[in-house]
Amino acid sequence: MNKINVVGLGYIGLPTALMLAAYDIDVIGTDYNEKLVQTLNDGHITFSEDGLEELFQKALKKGIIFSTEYACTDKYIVAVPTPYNKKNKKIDAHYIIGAIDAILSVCKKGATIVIESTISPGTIDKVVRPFVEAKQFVVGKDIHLVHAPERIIPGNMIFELKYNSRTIGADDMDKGEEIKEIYSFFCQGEIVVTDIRTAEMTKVVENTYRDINIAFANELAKICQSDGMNVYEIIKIANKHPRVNILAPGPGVGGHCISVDPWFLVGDYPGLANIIFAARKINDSMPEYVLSRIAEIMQENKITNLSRVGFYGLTYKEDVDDVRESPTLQILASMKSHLSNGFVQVYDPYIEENIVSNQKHEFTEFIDNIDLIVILVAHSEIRQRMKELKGKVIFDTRKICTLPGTYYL
Ligand code: SAJ
Repeated sequence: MNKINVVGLGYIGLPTALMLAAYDIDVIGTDYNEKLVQTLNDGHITFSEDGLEELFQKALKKGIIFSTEYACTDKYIVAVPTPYNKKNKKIDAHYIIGAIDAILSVCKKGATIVIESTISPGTIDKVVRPFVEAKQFVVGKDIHLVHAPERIIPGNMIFELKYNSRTIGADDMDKGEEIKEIYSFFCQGEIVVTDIRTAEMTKVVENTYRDINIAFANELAKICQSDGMNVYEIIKIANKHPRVNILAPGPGVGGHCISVDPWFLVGDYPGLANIIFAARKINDSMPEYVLSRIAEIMQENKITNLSRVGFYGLTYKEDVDDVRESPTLQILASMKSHLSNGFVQVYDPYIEENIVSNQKHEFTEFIDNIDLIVILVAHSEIRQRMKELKGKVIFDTRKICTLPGTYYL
Protein backbone atom coordinates (compact mmCIF):
# COMPACT_ATOMS: atom_id res chain seq x y z
CA MET A 1 0.00 0.00 0.00
CA ASN A 2 1.38 3.40 -0.98
CA LYS A 3 1.01 6.01 1.72
CA ILE A 4 2.90 9.20 1.05
CA ASN A 5 3.51 12.17 3.28
CA VAL A 6 4.04 15.30 1.18
CA VAL A 7 5.89 17.88 3.26
CA GLY A 8 5.48 21.55 2.29
CA LEU A 9 2.15 22.52 0.71
CA GLY A 10 3.24 25.50 -1.35
CA TYR A 11 3.28 26.10 -5.08
CA ILE A 12 4.86 22.71 -5.80
CA GLY A 13 3.91 20.52 -2.84
CA LEU A 14 0.18 21.24 -2.98
CA PRO A 15 -0.43 20.36 -6.65
CA THR A 16 1.84 17.30 -6.32
CA ALA A 17 -0.02 16.07 -3.23
CA LEU A 18 -3.39 16.63 -4.91
CA MET A 19 -2.30 14.89 -8.08
CA LEU A 20 -1.05 11.81 -6.20
CA ALA A 21 -4.28 11.67 -4.19
CA ALA A 22 -6.39 12.07 -7.32
CA TYR A 23 -4.59 9.01 -8.72
CA ASP A 24 -5.58 6.90 -5.72
CA ILE A 25 -2.48 7.20 -3.61
CA ASP A 26 -3.04 7.59 0.12
CA VAL A 27 -1.71 11.11 0.77
CA ILE A 28 -1.13 13.15 3.89
CA GLY A 29 -0.08 16.73 3.20
CA THR A 30 1.93 18.37 5.96
CA ASP A 31 2.81 22.02 6.42
CA TYR A 32 3.99 23.84 9.54
CA ASN A 33 1.86 26.86 8.60
CA GLU A 34 -1.28 26.33 10.67
CA LYS A 35 -3.27 28.95 8.80
CA LEU A 36 -2.52 27.31 5.45
CA VAL A 37 -3.53 23.86 6.73
CA GLN A 38 -6.70 25.36 8.24
CA THR A 39 -7.59 27.00 4.91
CA LEU A 40 -7.19 23.69 3.08
CA ASN A 41 -9.19 21.86 5.74
CA ASP A 42 -11.90 24.52 5.41
CA GLY A 43 -12.16 23.50 1.76
CA HIS A 44 -10.28 26.35 0.07
CA ILE A 45 -7.19 26.29 -2.11
CA THR A 46 -4.39 28.65 -1.14
CA PHE A 47 -3.38 30.11 -4.51
CA SER A 48 -4.96 30.34 -7.92
CA GLU A 49 -3.86 28.15 -10.77
CA ASP A 50 -5.70 26.73 -13.76
CA GLY A 51 -7.35 23.42 -12.86
CA LEU A 52 -6.21 23.48 -9.22
CA GLU A 53 -9.70 23.78 -7.75
CA GLU A 54 -10.97 20.77 -9.73
CA LEU A 55 -7.94 18.74 -8.70
CA PHE A 56 -8.46 19.81 -5.08
CA GLN A 57 -12.08 18.61 -5.14
CA LYS A 58 -11.02 15.30 -6.65
CA ALA A 59 -8.30 14.80 -4.04
CA LEU A 60 -10.71 15.66 -1.22
CA LYS A 61 -13.12 13.02 -2.50
CA LYS A 62 -10.28 10.50 -2.50
CA GLY A 63 -9.59 11.31 1.16
CA ILE A 64 -6.44 13.46 1.18
CA ILE A 65 -5.55 14.67 4.68
CA PHE A 66 -3.93 18.02 5.53
CA SER A 67 -2.13 18.40 8.82
CA THR A 68 0.63 20.23 10.64
CA GLU A 69 1.81 16.83 11.89
CA TYR A 70 4.21 14.54 10.07
CA ALA A 71 2.93 11.04 9.31
CA CYS A 72 4.55 7.72 10.15
CA THR A 73 5.04 6.12 6.76
CA ASP A 74 7.75 4.79 4.48
CA LYS A 75 7.57 7.45 1.75
CA TYR A 76 8.03 11.21 1.97
CA ILE A 77 8.11 13.91 -0.67
CA VAL A 78 9.73 17.13 0.53
CA ALA A 79 8.78 20.33 -1.31
CA VAL A 80 9.88 23.12 1.01
CA PRO A 81 11.53 26.39 -0.07
CA THR A 82 15.25 26.54 -0.76
CA PRO A 83 16.27 30.18 -0.68
CA TYR A 84 19.84 31.33 -1.17
CA ASN A 85 21.96 33.27 1.24
CA LYS A 86 22.08 36.77 -0.24
CA LYS A 87 25.62 37.36 1.04
CA ASN A 88 27.53 34.25 -0.04
CA LYS A 89 24.99 33.17 -2.73
CA LYS A 90 24.99 29.61 -1.41
CA ILE A 91 21.88 27.55 -0.78
CA ASP A 92 20.14 28.03 2.55
CA ALA A 93 19.04 24.47 3.29
CA HIS A 94 17.50 25.08 6.70
CA TYR A 95 13.94 24.31 5.58
CA ILE A 96 15.09 21.02 4.05
CA ILE A 97 17.00 20.05 7.17
CA GLY A 98 14.07 21.03 9.39
CA ALA A 99 11.73 18.82 7.36
CA ILE A 100 14.15 15.89 7.35
CA ASP A 101 14.71 16.21 11.08
CA ALA A 102 10.96 16.01 11.67
CA ILE A 103 10.61 13.07 9.26
CA LEU A 104 13.39 11.12 10.99
CA SER A 105 11.57 11.45 14.28
CA VAL A 106 8.45 9.67 12.96
CA CYS A 107 9.32 7.60 9.88
CA LYS A 108 9.45 3.85 9.48
CA LYS A 109 12.81 2.12 9.24
CA GLY A 110 13.83 1.82 5.60
CA ALA A 111 11.76 4.85 4.58
CA THR A 112 12.50 6.84 1.42
CA ILE A 113 12.75 10.61 1.49
CA VAL A 114 12.27 12.19 -1.93
CA ILE A 115 13.45 15.78 -2.13
CA GLU A 116 11.56 17.73 -4.79
CA SER A 117 12.81 21.16 -3.77
CA THR A 118 15.48 22.59 -6.04
CA ILE A 119 18.87 22.16 -4.38
CA SER A 120 22.36 23.12 -5.44
CA PRO A 121 24.49 20.29 -6.81
CA GLY A 122 26.06 18.40 -3.92
CA THR A 123 23.49 19.44 -1.28
CA ILE A 124 22.42 15.86 -0.60
CA ASP A 125 26.03 14.68 -0.23
CA LYS A 126 27.33 17.69 1.65
CA VAL A 127 24.37 18.60 3.85
CA VAL A 128 21.54 16.05 3.88
CA ARG A 129 23.49 12.79 4.05
CA PRO A 130 25.76 13.90 6.93
CA PHE A 131 22.73 15.21 8.82
CA VAL A 132 20.87 11.90 8.46
CA GLU A 133 23.97 9.93 9.45
CA ALA A 134 24.56 12.14 12.48
CA LYS A 135 21.10 11.12 13.62
CA GLN A 136 22.33 7.49 13.62
CA PHE A 137 20.46 6.42 10.47
CA VAL A 138 22.37 4.40 7.87
CA VAL A 139 21.71 5.89 4.45
CA GLY A 140 20.81 3.17 1.98
CA LYS A 141 19.44 0.94 4.74
CA ASP A 142 17.51 2.85 7.41
CA ILE A 143 16.81 5.78 5.09
CA HIS A 144 16.90 6.07 1.30
CA LEU A 145 17.51 9.45 -0.29
CA VAL A 146 16.10 10.40 -3.68
CA HIS A 147 16.00 13.71 -5.56
CA ALA A 148 13.06 14.28 -7.92
CA PRO A 149 13.10 17.95 -8.98
CA GLU A 150 9.96 19.32 -10.56
CA ARG A 151 9.68 21.17 -13.85
CA ILE A 152 6.18 22.60 -13.79
CA ILE A 153 5.60 26.20 -14.81
CA PRO A 154 3.27 28.41 -12.76
CA GLY A 155 0.32 29.22 -14.99
CA ASN A 156 0.25 25.73 -16.55
CA MET A 157 1.16 23.56 -13.58
CA ILE A 158 -1.53 20.93 -13.68
CA PHE A 159 -1.05 20.18 -17.37
CA GLU A 160 2.73 20.11 -17.01
CA LEU A 161 2.59 17.86 -13.94
CA LYS A 162 0.92 15.29 -16.14
CA TYR A 163 2.83 15.67 -19.38
CA ASN A 164 6.35 16.97 -18.66
CA SER A 165 9.20 14.55 -18.53
CA ARG A 166 11.02 14.40 -15.19
CA THR A 167 14.29 13.37 -13.60
CA ILE A 168 14.82 11.12 -10.62
CA GLY A 169 18.19 10.88 -8.92
CA ALA A 170 18.94 8.01 -6.56
CA ASP A 171 21.97 6.20 -5.08
CA ASP A 172 20.42 2.90 -5.86
CA MET A 173 18.76 2.49 -9.28
CA ASP A 174 16.17 0.05 -7.90
CA LYS A 175 15.05 2.71 -5.41
CA GLY A 176 14.94 5.19 -8.30
CA GLU A 177 12.75 2.81 -10.29
CA GLU A 178 10.45 2.33 -7.30
CA ILE A 179 9.93 6.09 -6.97
CA LYS A 180 9.54 6.38 -10.75
CA GLU A 181 6.62 3.96 -10.48
CA ILE A 182 4.87 6.29 -8.05
CA TYR A 183 5.30 9.34 -10.28
CA SER A 184 4.13 7.21 -13.21
CA PHE A 185 0.70 7.04 -11.60
CA PHE A 186 0.04 10.54 -12.95
CA CYS A 187 3.04 11.54 -15.07
CA GLN A 188 2.81 10.57 -18.71
CA GLY A 189 6.15 12.13 -19.67
CA GLU A 190 9.43 10.22 -19.85
CA ILE A 191 10.97 9.71 -16.40
CA VAL A 192 14.75 9.45 -16.47
CA VAL A 193 16.46 7.74 -13.53
CA THR A 194 20.02 8.85 -12.82
CA ASP A 195 22.31 9.53 -9.88
CA ILE A 196 21.56 12.22 -7.30
CA ARG A 197 24.31 14.69 -8.25
CA THR A 198 23.27 14.63 -11.92
CA ALA A 199 19.64 15.23 -11.01
CA GLU A 200 20.57 18.13 -8.72
CA MET A 201 22.76 19.76 -11.37
CA THR A 202 20.31 19.18 -14.22
CA LYS A 203 17.53 21.05 -12.46
CA VAL A 204 19.71 24.06 -11.70
CA VAL A 205 21.12 24.02 -15.24
CA GLU A 206 17.61 24.15 -16.77
CA ASN A 207 16.68 27.33 -14.92
CA THR A 208 20.11 28.85 -15.45
CA TYR A 209 19.84 28.26 -19.20
CA ARG A 210 16.58 30.20 -19.25
CA ASP A 211 18.03 33.00 -17.12
CA ILE A 212 20.98 33.40 -19.49
CA ASN A 213 18.71 33.40 -22.53
CA ILE A 214 16.47 36.09 -20.97
CA ALA A 215 19.57 38.11 -20.02
CA PHE A 216 20.70 37.98 -23.64
CA ALA A 217 17.32 39.33 -24.74
CA ASN A 218 17.49 42.06 -22.07
CA GLU A 219 20.99 43.07 -23.12
CA LEU A 220 19.87 43.21 -26.75
CA ALA A 221 16.95 45.42 -25.69
CA LYS A 222 19.38 47.88 -24.10
CA ILE A 223 21.70 47.86 -27.12
CA CYS A 224 18.85 48.33 -29.58
CA GLN A 225 17.24 51.08 -27.50
CA SER A 226 20.53 52.96 -27.32
CA ASP A 227 20.84 53.01 -31.10
CA GLY A 228 17.30 53.25 -32.43
CA MET A 229 16.78 49.60 -33.41
CA ASN A 230 13.67 47.52 -32.80
CA VAL A 231 14.72 44.60 -30.58
CA TYR A 232 11.42 42.76 -30.99
CA GLU A 233 11.61 42.79 -34.77
CA ILE A 234 15.24 41.66 -34.60
CA ILE A 235 14.48 38.78 -32.21
CA LYS A 236 11.46 37.77 -34.29
CA ILE A 237 13.53 37.58 -37.46
CA ALA A 238 16.54 35.94 -35.79
CA ASN A 239 14.27 33.27 -34.33
CA LYS A 240 13.29 32.20 -37.83
CA HIS A 241 16.77 30.66 -38.03
CA PRO A 242 16.27 26.95 -37.28
CA ARG A 243 18.83 26.95 -34.48
CA VAL A 244 18.07 30.30 -32.81
CA ASN A 245 15.48 30.77 -30.05
CA ILE A 246 15.95 34.03 -28.17
CA LEU A 247 13.48 34.69 -25.36
CA ALA A 248 11.71 37.99 -24.69
CA PRO A 249 13.14 41.04 -22.94
CA GLY A 250 11.18 42.19 -19.92
CA PRO A 251 11.26 44.37 -16.80
CA GLY A 252 13.29 41.80 -14.89
CA VAL A 253 13.24 38.16 -13.85
CA GLY A 254 11.07 37.34 -10.88
CA GLY A 255 9.65 34.26 -9.25
CA HIS A 256 11.37 31.88 -6.92
CA CYS A 257 13.16 29.72 -9.44
CA ILE A 258 14.95 31.41 -12.28
CA SER A 259 15.99 34.40 -10.20
CA VAL A 260 17.34 32.11 -7.46
CA ASP A 261 18.81 28.89 -8.85
CA PRO A 262 21.67 30.39 -10.93
CA TRP A 263 22.99 31.98 -7.72
CA PHE A 264 23.67 28.48 -6.38
CA LEU A 265 26.21 27.96 -9.15
CA VAL A 266 27.70 31.44 -8.65
CA GLY A 267 28.00 30.79 -4.90
CA ASP A 268 29.52 27.32 -5.27
CA TYR A 269 31.77 27.96 -8.27
CA PRO A 270 33.00 31.54 -8.01
CA GLY A 271 35.47 32.25 -10.77
CA LEU A 272 33.99 29.52 -12.95
CA ALA A 273 30.35 30.62 -13.20
CA ASN A 274 31.13 33.79 -15.15
CA ILE A 275 28.46 33.93 -17.84
CA ILE A 276 25.93 32.82 -15.23
CA PHE A 277 26.93 35.66 -12.89
CA ALA A 278 26.84 38.20 -15.74
CA ALA A 279 23.34 37.04 -16.73
CA ARG A 280 22.10 37.41 -13.16
CA LYS A 281 23.49 40.93 -12.99
CA ILE A 282 21.89 41.91 -16.31
CA ASN A 283 18.50 40.57 -15.30
CA ASP A 284 18.74 42.19 -11.88
CA SER A 285 19.54 45.52 -13.55
CA MET A 286 16.29 45.58 -15.52
CA PRO A 287 14.02 47.17 -12.86
CA GLU A 288 16.45 50.14 -12.59
CA TYR A 289 16.59 50.31 -16.38
CA VAL A 290 12.79 50.44 -16.56
CA LEU A 291 12.85 53.29 -14.03
CA SER A 292 15.30 55.27 -16.15
CA ARG A 293 13.08 54.71 -19.21
CA ILE A 294 10.04 55.90 -17.22
CA ALA A 295 11.92 59.10 -16.33
CA GLU A 296 12.76 59.69 -20.01
CA ILE A 297 9.19 59.05 -21.15
CA MET A 298 7.78 61.35 -18.47
CA GLN A 299 10.13 64.09 -19.54
CA GLU A 300 9.32 63.63 -23.22
CA ASN A 301 5.60 63.88 -22.46
CA LYS A 302 5.94 66.65 -19.89
CA ILE A 303 4.48 64.52 -17.14
CA THR A 304 5.82 65.85 -13.85
CA ASN A 305 3.38 64.43 -11.34
CA LEU A 306 4.28 60.87 -10.28
CA SER A 307 0.77 60.30 -8.99
CA ARG A 308 -0.40 60.43 -12.64
CA VAL A 309 1.82 57.41 -13.41
CA GLY A 310 0.31 53.93 -13.06
CA PHE A 311 2.08 50.58 -12.77
CA TYR A 312 0.00 47.77 -14.20
CA GLY A 313 0.87 44.41 -12.58
CA LEU A 314 2.46 43.38 -9.31
CA THR A 315 3.00 39.67 -9.83
CA TYR A 316 6.24 38.24 -11.21
CA LYS A 317 4.57 37.21 -14.45
CA GLU A 318 1.23 36.99 -16.22
CA ASP A 319 -1.86 35.28 -14.87
CA VAL A 320 -0.41 34.07 -11.58
CA ASP A 321 -0.96 35.54 -8.11
CA ASP A 322 2.66 35.14 -6.97
CA VAL A 323 4.61 38.32 -6.20
CA ARG A 324 7.89 36.73 -5.09
CA GLU A 325 10.90 38.66 -6.46
CA SER A 326 8.51 40.52 -8.75
CA PRO A 327 10.11 43.18 -10.98
CA THR A 328 7.35 45.65 -10.02
CA LEU A 329 8.18 45.28 -6.33
CA GLN A 330 11.85 45.76 -7.18
CA ILE A 331 11.04 48.96 -9.10
CA LEU A 332 8.97 50.24 -6.18
CA ALA A 333 11.76 49.37 -3.72
CA SER A 334 14.22 51.25 -5.87
CA MET A 335 11.89 54.26 -5.98
CA LYS A 336 11.47 54.06 -2.22
CA SER A 337 15.21 54.35 -1.79
CA HIS A 338 14.85 57.67 -3.63
CA LEU A 339 11.89 58.63 -1.41
CA SER A 340 9.39 58.56 -4.23
CA ASN A 341 7.41 55.32 -4.33
CA GLY A 342 4.50 56.66 -2.36
CA PHE A 343 3.16 58.44 -5.38
CA VAL A 344 2.67 56.10 -8.33
CA GLN A 345 -0.64 54.28 -8.67
CA VAL A 346 -0.43 50.49 -8.74
CA TYR A 347 -2.96 47.90 -9.83
CA ASP A 348 -3.03 44.14 -10.29
CA PRO A 349 -6.24 42.15 -10.75
CA TYR A 350 -4.70 39.12 -8.99
CA ILE A 351 -3.71 40.97 -5.80
CA GLU A 352 -6.70 41.80 -3.64
CA GLU A 353 -4.78 42.63 -0.48
CA ASN A 354 -3.09 46.01 -0.12
CA ILE A 355 0.59 45.18 -0.35
CA VAL A 356 1.94 48.51 -1.63
CA SER A 357 1.02 52.19 -1.29
CA ASN A 358 -1.60 53.67 -3.61
CA GLN A 359 -2.87 50.30 -4.73
CA LYS A 360 -6.09 50.39 -6.70
CA HIS A 361 -8.46 47.45 -6.92
CA GLU A 362 -10.54 48.34 -9.91
CA PHE A 363 -9.22 48.64 -13.47
CA THR A 364 -11.34 51.66 -14.49
CA GLU A 365 -10.56 53.58 -11.33
CA PHE A 366 -6.86 52.93 -11.94
CA ILE A 367 -6.95 53.98 -15.58
CA ASP A 368 -9.11 57.06 -15.00
CA ASN A 369 -6.58 58.60 -12.65
CA ILE A 370 -3.35 58.29 -14.64
CA ASP A 371 -1.71 59.82 -17.72
CA LEU A 372 1.13 57.30 -18.16
CA ILE A 373 0.59 53.56 -17.80
CA VAL A 374 3.58 51.27 -17.42
CA ILE A 375 2.61 47.72 -18.37
CA LEU A 376 4.79 45.46 -16.24
CA VAL A 377 2.81 42.23 -16.41
CA ALA A 378 0.95 40.83 -19.42
CA HIS A 379 -2.15 39.59 -17.58
CA SER A 380 -5.00 38.43 -19.85
CA GLU A 381 -7.12 41.24 -18.39
CA ILE A 382 -5.08 44.04 -19.92
CA ARG A 383 -4.68 42.19 -23.21
CA GLN A 384 -8.48 42.13 -23.43
CA ARG A 385 -8.96 45.75 -22.30
CA MET A 386 -6.20 47.34 -24.37
CA LYS A 387 -8.64 49.68 -26.16
CA GLU A 388 -9.38 51.37 -22.83
CA LEU A 389 -5.80 52.69 -22.79
CA LYS A 390 -6.43 54.95 -25.81
CA GLY A 391 -5.36 58.51 -25.07
CA LYS A 392 -2.84 57.50 -22.39
CA VAL A 393 0.91 57.55 -22.72
CA ILE A 394 1.80 53.85 -22.72
CA PHE A 395 5.11 52.26 -21.78
CA ASP A 396 4.79 48.55 -22.48
CA THR A 397 7.64 46.42 -21.07
CA ARG A 398 5.98 43.20 -22.29
CA LYS A 399 5.30 44.06 -25.94
CA ILE A 400 1.59 43.30 -25.85
CA CYS A 401 0.15 46.67 -26.85
CA THR A 402 -0.21 47.59 -30.51
CA LEU A 403 -1.73 51.06 -30.00
CA PRO A 404 0.14 53.75 -31.96
CA GLY A 405 2.71 55.76 -30.01
CA THR A 406 3.40 53.01 -27.47
CA TYR A 407 6.88 53.04 -25.94
CA TYR A 408 8.70 49.73 -25.53
CA LEU A 409 11.83 48.57 -23.67
N1 SAJ B 1 10.67 36.18 -18.43
C1 SAJ B 1 11.17 37.14 -19.30
N2 SAJ B 1 11.29 36.81 -20.61
C2 SAJ B 1 10.94 35.57 -21.09
C3 SAJ B 1 10.45 34.61 -20.21
C4 SAJ B 1 10.33 34.94 -18.87
O1 SAJ B 1 11.49 38.26 -18.91
O2 SAJ B 1 11.07 35.36 -22.31
C5 SAJ B 1 10.51 36.49 -16.99
C6 SAJ B 1 9.09 36.32 -16.48
O3 SAJ B 1 8.33 37.45 -16.72
C7 SAJ B 1 9.32 36.07 -15.00
C8 SAJ B 1 10.63 35.29 -14.99
O4 SAJ B 1 11.25 35.54 -16.24
O5 SAJ B 1 9.50 37.27 -14.27
C9 SAJ B 1 10.50 33.81 -14.77
O6 SAJ B 1 9.33 33.32 -15.42
P1 SAJ B 1 9.28 31.98 -16.29
O7 SAJ B 1 7.90 31.87 -16.82
O8 SAJ B 1 10.37 31.97 -17.27
O9 SAJ B 1 9.64 30.83 -15.26
P2 SAJ B 1 9.12 30.40 -13.79
O10 SAJ B 1 10.09 30.96 -12.80
O11 SAJ B 1 7.69 30.70 -13.59
O12 SAJ B 1 9.30 28.81 -13.88
C10 SAJ B 1 10.58 28.26 -14.13
C11 SAJ B 1 10.46 27.22 -15.26
N3 SAJ B 1 11.77 26.81 -15.71
C12 SAJ B 1 12.10 26.76 -17.03
O13 SAJ B 1 11.33 27.04 -17.92
C13 SAJ B 1 13.47 26.28 -17.36
C14 SAJ B 1 9.67 26.01 -14.73
O14 SAJ B 1 9.64 24.98 -15.71
C15 SAJ B 1 10.33 25.48 -13.46
O15 SAJ B 1 9.60 24.36 -12.94
C16 SAJ B 1 10.30 26.58 -12.43
O16 SAJ B 1 11.07 27.67 -12.94
C17 SAJ B 1 10.87 26.06 -11.13
O17 SAJ B 1 10.08 25.74 -10.21
O18 SAJ B 1 12.09 25.86 -11.03
